Amino acid sequence: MNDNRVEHSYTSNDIQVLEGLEAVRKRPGMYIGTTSERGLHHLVWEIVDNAIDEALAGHADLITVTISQDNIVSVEDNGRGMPVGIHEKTGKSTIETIFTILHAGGKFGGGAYKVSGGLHGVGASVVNALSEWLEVYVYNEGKTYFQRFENGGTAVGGVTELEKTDKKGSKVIFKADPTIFKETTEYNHETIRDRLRQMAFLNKVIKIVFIDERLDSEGRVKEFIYRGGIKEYVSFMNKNKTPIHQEVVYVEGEEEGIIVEVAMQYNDGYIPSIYSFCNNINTHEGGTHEEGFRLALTRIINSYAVKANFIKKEEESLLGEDVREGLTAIISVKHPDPQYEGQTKTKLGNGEVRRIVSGILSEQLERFLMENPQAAKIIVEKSVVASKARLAAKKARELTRRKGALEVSSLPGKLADCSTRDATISEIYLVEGDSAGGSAKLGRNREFQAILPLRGKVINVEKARLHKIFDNNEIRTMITAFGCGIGDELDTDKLRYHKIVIMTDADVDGAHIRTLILTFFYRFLKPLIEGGYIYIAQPPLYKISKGSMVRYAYSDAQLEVIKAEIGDRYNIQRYKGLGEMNPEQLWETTMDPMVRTLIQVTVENAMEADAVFEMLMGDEVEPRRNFIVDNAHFVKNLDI
Ligand code: TSJ
Repeated sequence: MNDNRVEHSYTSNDIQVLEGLEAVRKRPGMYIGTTSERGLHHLVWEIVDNAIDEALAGHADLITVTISQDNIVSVEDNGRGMPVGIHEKTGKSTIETIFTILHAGGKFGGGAYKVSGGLHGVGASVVNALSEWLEVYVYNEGKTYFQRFENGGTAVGGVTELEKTDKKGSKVIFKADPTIFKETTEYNHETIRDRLRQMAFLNKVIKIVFIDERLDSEGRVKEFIYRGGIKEYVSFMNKNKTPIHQEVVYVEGEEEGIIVEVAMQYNDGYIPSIYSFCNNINTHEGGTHEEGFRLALTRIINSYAVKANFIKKEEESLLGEDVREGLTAIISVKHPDPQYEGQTKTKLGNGEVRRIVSGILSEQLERFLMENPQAAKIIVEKSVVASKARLAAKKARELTRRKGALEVSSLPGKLADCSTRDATISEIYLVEGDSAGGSAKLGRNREFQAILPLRGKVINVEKARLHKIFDNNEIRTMITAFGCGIGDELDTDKLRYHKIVIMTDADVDGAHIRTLILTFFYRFLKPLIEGGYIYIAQPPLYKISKGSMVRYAYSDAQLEVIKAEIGDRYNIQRYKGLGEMNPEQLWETTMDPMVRTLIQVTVENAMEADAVFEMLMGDEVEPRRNFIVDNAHFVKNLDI
């Protein structure tokens, strides 16, 4: 089987050599997936990965990536410099071999844990093939060597010597071919910044400098250097969250040539943020390293919880989901021969990795808990609360069924229902306070918009016993109005409104109520979040009037723009709450589907959505506001 594979790849390599770079230009999608913006960025990753490999082999510690005004990319390292001599198999210069023969790159690789040539590695020759021009500089032995390629990869002359230098390293500069990348040849600053930052987190010995000459002096130069590695990565990810123990747990080890690193820290939220990597590649689909991590985490926290008398053995033990609640973790392994599986080939398949990660984490996590009893107590108690909440949700389902009290037959009196019975177009607004509720009832379109005023504080489901939660009026009316049941027996087919809109004041109290509602949803109605049924309304902060003209501003930045637009003499009203708006104003600013902005609450979609959700869940109003102002247009399915 293995022999077969080697033989097959040898043969196909041979064919590709014969085909040359013309094949890449004919079918770029075969090599870089797509010629969209994503494919364009693939070129950068390919070149950067090669420089990273030189650093991982221990020969470089500085990588500089520059994007010029006209989107020309330069990547430089301070490594050994690519070989400049004649390559014995091809008879051409080694540089020309690397840049004109498909998959030649891998054969020159030094390190055992290469990023390049791995999952995404298509080789530097593919970048050359898809470039209008590409130049290579090698600094070595006091000299600068140079070779240039044009028109999709053709060498313009051989390797020539330029000026003297005392630098050492390699530099590649290229201009993506606009006839290939028809959609765009413009690089996205954030995309490149985030990837370079991630690379710096994952490789603590490397300093990465990112220079974006398209920006003004402020954002132009960014340096990424994280000597704390993934430990710092976890701190960074928990930046907008509230950690519940001070130190990030850090574990490392090596076995059978496989290097394992894990960093983790719990925050006071619920959703786990666990990300894994193999050879610096994000393994989105998980795999054996994540399985090993989960095994060890569940086992060690359970055994500690029993030993330290937090739970009794005969009690129901903590499940994986309990011990992962609110956990931010990075798992990074380096493997000399990684096997990738799954739909997008981002699932690590090597079986031995499960046992190795689990073994290393078990031993060192156990020691951490023993040596840090304070942190251990906080962590175990959080897991115990999670398991109790899980059991409570299960019991709640049974309770609901027995009581039969939460059935649609007895719709709450406070609810001003809509007239349509078509759930797909129906909306329910959960409105803070009776006065705003009154305005919303008058201002709404009663055909498809229902209003449920929530009086006073929604109960904090984290801090209350189950019977108290279900005695809470606000909770009961919400469940009854939604009609879909709760917990394990929740049935979204029975949901009476396909948009559930939380509309609270734009102040700290409003943020708190929203948090409580979202916490309740997360605990008891999670499928509604996952199904994309939950939204947050965005009321305006200011009303600006001049004569008969009225404008609304949803942020301070927008207020400034409007002020500048309308010039002298205007009247500004700052809304302190929804209650200050009359029904017409509430309709035209916040509820009218033609003009309103709804933010969809989502728990899906990796890091960003996760951070966003945490922010929306959090009590901090400022980050939330900033998010809305900065990123409103990025939020999926934004309903404007
Ligand atoms: F891939 C690439 F060509 F595009 C590229 C390669 C781009 C960049 C920015 C850097 C590099 C690169 C390659 N940096 N450093 C190296 N190192 C080698 O090619 C090299 C040098 C010496 C030896 C040796 O055994 O002496 C081995 C290697 C792999």
